[in-house]
Amino acid sequence: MAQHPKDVVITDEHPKSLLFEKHAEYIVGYSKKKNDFEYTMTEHFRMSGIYWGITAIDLLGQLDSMDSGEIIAFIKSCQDTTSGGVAPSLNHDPHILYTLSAVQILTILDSLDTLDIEGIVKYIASLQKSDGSFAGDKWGEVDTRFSFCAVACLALLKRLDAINVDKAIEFVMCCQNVDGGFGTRPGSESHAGQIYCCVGLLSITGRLHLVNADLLGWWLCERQLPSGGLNGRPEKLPDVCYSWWVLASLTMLGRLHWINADKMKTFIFATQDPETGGFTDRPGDVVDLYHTLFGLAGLSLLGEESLKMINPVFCMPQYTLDRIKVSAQVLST
Ligand code: GRG
Repeated sequence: MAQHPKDVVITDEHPKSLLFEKHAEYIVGYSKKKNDFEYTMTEHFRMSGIYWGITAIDLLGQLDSMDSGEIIAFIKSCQDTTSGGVAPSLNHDPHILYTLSAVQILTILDSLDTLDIEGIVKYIASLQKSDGSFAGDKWGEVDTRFSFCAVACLALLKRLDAINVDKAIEFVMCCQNVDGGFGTRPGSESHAGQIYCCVGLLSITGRLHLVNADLLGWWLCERQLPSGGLNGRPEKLPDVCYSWWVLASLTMLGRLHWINADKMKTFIFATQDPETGGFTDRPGDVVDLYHTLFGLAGLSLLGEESLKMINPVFCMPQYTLDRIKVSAQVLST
């Protein structure tokens, strides 16, 4: 059979099962190599990097192997006392994405009292615009990713009352396209990452009935390529991160079984590096924390028994959300 022009080939050389121990070694090792080139070059998104690492190691059941004291102190130092927002690292500007990452990490570590919560709530509320959309920071870029960040963060803090939720939903619905998907802003192309954000926002706010689940479910399933991997939109290469963005969206819509799960697992397993541990975007590339979390998270959604269960909306271990009693809507199959 001819290869799909935008796909990869999986061979017998690629891993065929979960290299559980190697991934724990990779994640713990990463957090200790602070002088490495890669560690230095990722300073501008450090807060999300820690969130990816902490969530991944927790899914592996080895949260205790991280230095939580060091992480908590770092997060505290990144909250901007003027705006209330959290920066990705020291001497960087606060941003709604890193604010969500900080809240997710501290929720997992059961240490939310580290932050000035009123400051965070005020910061997020200040970023909502009159059309219901959210800017990412004081520089004003608007994107449905930031709508999700705002709503997810406030839901974790149980402070959704601080924003206009109806307007936030109205804006997201203006970003829905005729193919059933969602983009960054009204009129923008559907993209699986943005779909996760918009469906996630509608799930948290209990409005999933506003989505055409069959139409969107079909679009999401069409992301699966012959290799089993998923792309984020038509005519693009597969990437293991879409095993999160697409599978989580399908789970919220109650249509995860529309995917070929065996082929999906074959692709995800093939993106592991048997020497270094960790996952890559596509088989044979270089591993990173981002793809490692989303590879593991995708496997967790597919029921991999050696991993803890992940929540499809907040991308955090389910037991953490059970502890704080936060839930979101998921359509039945
Ligand atoms: C709590 C999990 C979590 C997320 C927070 C920031 C955010 C909310 C979600 C991001 C969703 C998103 C837009 C993901 C896509 C990321 C990605 C691979 C972008 C690359 O896009 P292209 O067009 O790549 O460069 P493709 O794959 O289309 O070639």
